Amino acid sequence: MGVVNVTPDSFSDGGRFLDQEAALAHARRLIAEGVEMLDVGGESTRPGAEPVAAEEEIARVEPLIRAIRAESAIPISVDTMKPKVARAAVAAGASMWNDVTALRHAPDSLAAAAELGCEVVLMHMQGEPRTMQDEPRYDDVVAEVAEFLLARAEAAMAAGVARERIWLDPGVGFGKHMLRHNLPLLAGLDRIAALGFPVLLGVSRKRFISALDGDAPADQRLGGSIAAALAGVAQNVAAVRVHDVRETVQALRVWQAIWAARA
Ligand code: HH2
Repeated sequence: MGVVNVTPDSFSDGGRFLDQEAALAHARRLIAEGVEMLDVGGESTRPGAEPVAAEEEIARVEPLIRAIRAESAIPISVDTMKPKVARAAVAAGASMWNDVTALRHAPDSLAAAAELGCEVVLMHMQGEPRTMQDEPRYDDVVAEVAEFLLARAEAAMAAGVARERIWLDPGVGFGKHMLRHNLPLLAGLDRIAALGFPVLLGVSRKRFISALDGDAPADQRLGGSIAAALAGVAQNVAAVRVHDVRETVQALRVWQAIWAARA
């Protein structure tokens, strides 16, 4: 899954048009590089990021999804916590709703997911984006994340979401201490995969990598991103959410070819 963000600095029409063009060009590049799914987002989930109104978020993601859909059949997911945005995205051609709040943000999130009939990604997060890194606490991070995800999957199914449309995501970096929580979680992904739903893993350029490599800035975390993605693949995750598609695809091809040769 390749990340395509439309989170403009400028709110002028000119700025938005340029952002749309740039995002579409980026999507085209990821498709050419071998991505199998795109994740389009119009609101940053970074700690301390400013919230975006639904209308503004729709204005960012909807035209882009339409434009990608007009030229490609690639599956498109929308990264949003708002049912209104998910509805607009699905109407524009998205087939997956990636919700970092696991359908907890709005009272009608569960019902909207059931009604849309799209695939849904239920992600674990302790707390909320603004404050999640303040003081995350777990006794057993893998067990607690697994328990939460299973409960959310059950809530989604009870609301009418089909079992085969549900994906789970451990939410690396979302309300987790950099190494104390993220590392055991990444070492226990097979226990999340064993819950019986496809698992999506997002580790690309995340901060825990810098904690193992002298505070490396976000644009210098590719090696760590690929290492963590492969650790996930080795534990049966079904998809990895990445910024650097070409390099990740190459790593996965080499990895899979080696293991195929062994079998
Ligand atoms: N991580 C980010 C955003 N959305 N969705 C899922 N399902 N899983 C994730 O791990 C996940 C996500 C945050 O990634 P970041 O690199 O901080 O920002 P972005 O990729 O949006 O530029």
